[in-house]
Amino acid sequence: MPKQPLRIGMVGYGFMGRAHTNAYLQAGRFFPSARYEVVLQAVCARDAAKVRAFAEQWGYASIETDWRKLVERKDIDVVDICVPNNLHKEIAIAAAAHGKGVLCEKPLALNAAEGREMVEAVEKAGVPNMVWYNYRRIPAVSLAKRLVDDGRLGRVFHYRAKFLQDWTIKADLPQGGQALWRLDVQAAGSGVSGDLLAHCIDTAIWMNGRIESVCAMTETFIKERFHNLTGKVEPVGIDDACIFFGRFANGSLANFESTRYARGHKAQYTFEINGENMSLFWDLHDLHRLQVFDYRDEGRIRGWKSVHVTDNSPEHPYMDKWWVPGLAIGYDASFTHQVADFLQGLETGRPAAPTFRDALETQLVLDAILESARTQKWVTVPQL
Ligand code: 4PW
Repeated sequence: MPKQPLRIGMVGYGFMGRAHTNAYLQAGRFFPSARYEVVLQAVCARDAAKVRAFAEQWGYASIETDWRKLVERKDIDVVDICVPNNLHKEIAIAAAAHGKGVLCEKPLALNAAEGREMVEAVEKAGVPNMVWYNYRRIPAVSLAKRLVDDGRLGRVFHYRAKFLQDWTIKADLPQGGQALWRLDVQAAGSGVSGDLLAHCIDTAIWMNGRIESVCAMTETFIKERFHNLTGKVEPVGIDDACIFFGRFANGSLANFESTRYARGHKAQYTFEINGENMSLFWDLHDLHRLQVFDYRDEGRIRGWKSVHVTDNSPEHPYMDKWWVPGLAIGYDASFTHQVADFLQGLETGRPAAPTFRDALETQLVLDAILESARTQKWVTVPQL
């Protein structure tokens, strides 16, 4: 039976545009769907020459320079949003209104109010939707989730996570435009909280359930930076670092930190979860390794085990579709797995997570963190 084409129209072609496009190509080869064939139908960005060059390099059939035209096209089934956060809402709502499936880069929106509008739009239109919280689909992280779901940890006491970088320490780094939109509060909405902690929160909620209340502090170490868009030195409105603790609905305690000022760390995302019977630890810099301590092991050999999650059997999530046992895959594969799961969700009618609604929960926590830092008070996270 010929497969049904699933025609992608991608908005943006930066870092995430490449990561997503690579995933569309890889998913078709390593995780072929029985029903759908992903087609790179169009890519959209304002600069015609640059977007044409991208389309040629990555194999898109056509280009657009206005996303409004893209979302209206009859030959597009899914709109993929890979542009700065301040554009997510408008594009997502317009795409849903035109009956397109919508894939959106994280964080879902600038804030929870925007996120709610986006959830309403995709749910009212009844279109497939998903947010690219890719780290869930690193095999070692997916394995951790399986161990938690199997109840092996027993009662959970602690969940702690860190996401550390050091690329903005330079005081003369400008803000705004191209790759530097992450420093511009108008475009990004927030700093490390929305960019980095959002990942940690998504994984944490997925694994350990709802976060009920938070107490946070933020800091902006460099107060002014040259702005590429205004041509002037402007105040910096983002959080450069954010630390919070909180309480999960299951009674366990949350302890989170993210910063772009941890000299020596490029993208060190780590989490640890401590249960009554078992603890788990994971580090993005060693992404295949899941550290496991099982208190029920025989005393003589009890200790931290380092599980290299590369067996090509279904025991190690996703790995059976790649190489032979012991061989590594990378960061890029987390996006490939997400495409594979999205297609499977379309086939089975059980949507791949996180949907827009799931991602709104992370957004509610982010809002609560920023409110707590501003008011210097504990904040209760509203229920979805
Ligand atoms: O989403 C995050 C980005 O904005 C990423 O996972 C890492 O940090 C890599 O780049 C930034």
